[in-house]
Amino acid sequence: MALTALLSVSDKTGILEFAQALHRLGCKLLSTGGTAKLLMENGLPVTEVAEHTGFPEMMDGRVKTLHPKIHGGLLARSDVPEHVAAMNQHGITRIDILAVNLYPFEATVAKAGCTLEDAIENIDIGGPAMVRSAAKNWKDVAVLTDAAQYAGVLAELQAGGISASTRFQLSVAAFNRIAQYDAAISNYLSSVQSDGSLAPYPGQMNSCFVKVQDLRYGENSHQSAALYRDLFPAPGSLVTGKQLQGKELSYNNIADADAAWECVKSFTAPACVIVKHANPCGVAVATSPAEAYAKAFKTDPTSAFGGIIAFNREVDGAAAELVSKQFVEVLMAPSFSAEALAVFKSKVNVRLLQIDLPPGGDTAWLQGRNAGDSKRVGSGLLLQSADNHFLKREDLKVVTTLKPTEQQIDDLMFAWNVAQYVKSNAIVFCGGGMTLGVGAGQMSRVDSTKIAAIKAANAGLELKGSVVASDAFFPFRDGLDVLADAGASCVIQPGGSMRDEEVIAAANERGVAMVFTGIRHFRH
Ligand code: 93A
Repeated sequence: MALTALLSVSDKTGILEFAQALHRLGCKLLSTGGTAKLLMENGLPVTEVAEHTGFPEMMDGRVKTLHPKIHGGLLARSDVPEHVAAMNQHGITRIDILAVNLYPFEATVAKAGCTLEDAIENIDIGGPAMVRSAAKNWKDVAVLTDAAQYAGVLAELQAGGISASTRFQLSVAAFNRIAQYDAAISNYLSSVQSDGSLAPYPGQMNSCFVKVQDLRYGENSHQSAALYRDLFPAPGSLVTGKQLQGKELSYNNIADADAAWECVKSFTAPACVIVKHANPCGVAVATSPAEAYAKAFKTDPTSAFGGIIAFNREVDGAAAELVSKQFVEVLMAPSFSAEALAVFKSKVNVRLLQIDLPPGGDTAWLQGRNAGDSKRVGSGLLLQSADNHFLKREDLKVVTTLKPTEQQIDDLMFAWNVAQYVKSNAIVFCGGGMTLGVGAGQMSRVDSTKIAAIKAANAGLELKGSVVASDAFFPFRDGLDVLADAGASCVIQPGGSMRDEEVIAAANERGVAMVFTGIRHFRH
């Protein structure tokens, strides 16, 4: 018996050729208004759904296919006699093949200036309903939700029939598509209010992700990996960037680039951040990108080799010349001057990423923060809001008899800013708007402090008179003693330890000024 195919697509790509092939195979074609028109204009015999059901399309097309003759035709099981009897009794024809793609909700809301009304009108109801009916009844119906599936299904039909395994795979793909579509709707509606304005906390935890690309491998070559992005990425975030040249980004490149970019965009002055293995190994602010890079590089020239470098200003010729002297994996900036591009033109492997800074003033980077952080644990998922606390000078509480100078407070604020992006336990020695020694990721704060001091010594940097940031409080005075021994004159730390008094007494005794932030920045 001849098969019946229902075709109802918003994106008409490939549908005519698909319908022509189905017609040649003897399929009966059913179709909705716009799709039927296209097929008829091209000489295909098509029955409109309205004629098939005896109900006109109505309410601006909101009700087209929501009819028992359609859903009965999709849901009836051929192996259940009652279903077959019901079809016969009610004059329902079986629909064997369904090809649907949905109203373009994602593309509509991605357009600048999309109104709530536009978005709502682009929520497809009848399409997903048919897709779900057909996908549920996969043993009897083949459901196509993507033009890329047309050719494979035709090939099987030509060879005698669509296999059960193909029908099942099509069903799974259909439910995946519907889940993605519904997530996009839920995500969008969660980000707006009833008047269409942006909700105060846009981007809920129930984010919808879209695949950007498969990656060659994960953290190691035996791991597979892919990059996904939020349907609505935060402005100024890494995934909004454009790669201008260079090799394909790897999993580790992307992870490190994100750390560098999140850090560099948190500064208002021209800044440069060099990252290795997810930790900054040099950060500096200066009056120009070239100067900022030169200072950042000095912190740890050894680690900077093969680093990921980020600027929050256009990379000009001078900065590019300096950077090009070192082996660099990824270079990121809001823009690159023609001179800078010329410098890297011959270095074809260097990945240049152009990323817009988030729009706005001083704390623009806060708007540019990802709404949530996540981390897999066993078979679970940890979710949290981003660490987007913005420390102001007036939040600082001086706890020692010795008070920091204004200049030292500038450096303390800088050091605190950097420490936020260093893995815990983080100890960051700074001075003159640059990092002098970074101790990262140790299980003991004392060891992080020792490592930071060793690294400064290795780089030939002077810690006498430096300032230090500690991402969390000192549980004992030992850490404070190590940094005083190294030459620090000022410390910024959260405070809040049971032994704060012991640590404050140690600072007073060692002639170190200390300020508390009242907030910590663990990063794991
Ligand atoms: O407005 S709807 O939600 N109501 C329906 O009953 C319905 N049936 C199919 N949208 C509906 N569709 C959608 O129309 C399909 O998912 C497809 O995207 C589109 C095809 O319409 P046309 O053939 O008129 O271009």
